[in-house]
Amino acid sequence: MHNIKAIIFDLDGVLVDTAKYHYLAWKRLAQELNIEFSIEDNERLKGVSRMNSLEIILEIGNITLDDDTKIKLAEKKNIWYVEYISKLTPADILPGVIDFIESIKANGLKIALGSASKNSMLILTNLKLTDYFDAIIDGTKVSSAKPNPEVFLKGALELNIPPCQCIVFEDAQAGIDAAINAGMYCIGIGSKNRLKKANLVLSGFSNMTFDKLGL
Ligand code: B16
Ligand code: MG
Repeated sequence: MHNIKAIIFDLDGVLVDTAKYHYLAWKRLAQELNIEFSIEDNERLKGVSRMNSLEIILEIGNITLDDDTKIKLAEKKNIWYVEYISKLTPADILPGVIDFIESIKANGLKIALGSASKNSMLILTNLKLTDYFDAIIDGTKVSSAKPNPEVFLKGALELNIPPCQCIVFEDAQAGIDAAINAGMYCIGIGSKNRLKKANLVLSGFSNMTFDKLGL
């Protein structure tokens, strides 16, 4: 990989661990619907849009509902989720993230966000990360969810950098597929066993700088 000009970060699971809050809120909704929803099931929701997450939970419970009811349930879950993420502070940024971002800036690269979340502005504001980003593309700006490449292609477009000169950091299979579909080099954050399709996998950003990637 040469001539990298931009880094696109996924949000949940890459910069901050919000999966636990999604889980608590979905679990509460599942309980109301008498659906057994485990922490293992929650893995299937990572990187997946809010409505698609609800569909997966309803499928687990073998429940069919009309669209209006589904929208109301998703809104209810989101109110609980927002209660949790309203309490986030910069202390919740995952280890090594700030130093890694600073090293990207020092190399003159651009930075974008490519998240499925419609709550990304609240999360970035609470983490005090907003000012680092040259472009922010999230669930409020796309019509197709990951693994569709739209979120990352829009990020590259807004930065005015060709997709082949962008690197995506992702923690979820749907996001890795989206990055590959966008023609971007993809670095997985998490375990090598789970993120097999990524070009490279890191356990996290601790002690990591852009130069250490050796790209
Ligand atoms: P919201 P990411 C994704 O964010 C989460 O991984 C996924 O679990 C969630 O369902 C999705 O955002 C939508 O989030 O309900 O806040 O709009 O990983 O793409 O940053
Ligand atoms: Mg994620």
